[in-house]
Amino acid sequence: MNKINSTPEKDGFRMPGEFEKHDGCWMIWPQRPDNWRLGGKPAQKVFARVAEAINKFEPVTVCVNYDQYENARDMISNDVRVIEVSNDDAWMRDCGATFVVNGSEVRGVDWAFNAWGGLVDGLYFPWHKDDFVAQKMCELIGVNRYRLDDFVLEGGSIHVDGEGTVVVTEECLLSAGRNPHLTKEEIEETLKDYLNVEKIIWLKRGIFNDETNGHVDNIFNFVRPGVCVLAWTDDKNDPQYEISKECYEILSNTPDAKGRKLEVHKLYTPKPVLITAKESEGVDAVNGSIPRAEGDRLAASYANYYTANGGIIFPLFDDPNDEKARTLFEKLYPDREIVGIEGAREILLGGGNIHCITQQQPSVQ
Ligand code: KQY
Repeated sequence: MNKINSTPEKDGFRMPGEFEKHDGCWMIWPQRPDNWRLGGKPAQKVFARVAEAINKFEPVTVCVNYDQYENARDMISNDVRVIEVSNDDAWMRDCGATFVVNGSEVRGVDWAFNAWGGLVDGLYFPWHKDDFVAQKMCELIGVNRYRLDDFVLEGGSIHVDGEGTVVVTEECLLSAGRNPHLTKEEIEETLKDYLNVEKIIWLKRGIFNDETNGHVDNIFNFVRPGVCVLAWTDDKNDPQYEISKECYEILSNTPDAKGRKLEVHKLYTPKPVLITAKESEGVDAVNGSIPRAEGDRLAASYANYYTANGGIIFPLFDDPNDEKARTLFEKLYPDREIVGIEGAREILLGGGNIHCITQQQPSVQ
């Protein structure tokens, strides 16, 4: 397959919205002991649960390092494809290809990946195996790819409506560890060129204490063009309150690419989730990897749900707001089955969420 020396915008390709019909979903298997407690054993059970839940709606492929292949193959049913693809950790949304479509062809966008901030404030070192994942995905499914060697971006830091709008956070896209050589305007130009969007809506910050420098996918999601959800709390003493309020103002007052005023639905967060002593003790301390200390607050939210063809896959935190989230999803997605994932705390303990462990492969539309 070829590396293309052009841009999706020039070639007439666009990134589809999450809610559009797609061909499947990709994931990576967790194992690294300096990120996942107990060598990833508890997280693996939950990843398997997520893969099986999504596989009810669309084919799932799980990529796994060679030393975990047999274990993963054993823990996941044969209905799900498990293949060997070397990786540094399990964040498919972030290191995998971002796909673009033109009505008759799918192509991949292969951004540079530096583990959320490289040597400035990245979360582990090295990350070169992750940086190859997007290329391998494109070759496996036989699609051409645009590669950006000099532009760092993760899939979880963008949300598009498929109709010309992308939502991002300044906290993430303007962070010192990603593209400090570029101005905000130059970053906007790159997003326009490679996602084929006309309008960039800049939120200021993402979920409080999110180690990705505030990925948008943990605080915001598009339900469909013109309609979105925003992670929310009414608790004025919670630092999340000011962050969400600021986002709400921006989203309510910034028209999208089609000139629409966004309909914003408040999606209440669970109460703060803190790392316990037992959980902290299960993680290997390694210089250069983010520490997991007892009492640290995790970036818990329901906005990182996955939109499958016929379903919504969302995290359960054993919190009263689990039900509130389900009720909102039932209202917003009357034609999709709403599926909660028990034990999603284990994904959170690794610093992530359901959205960032999954990547969609679009249909040729
Ligand atoms: O996109 C994400 N939320 C991934 C977080 C990576 C955390 C690595 N410890």
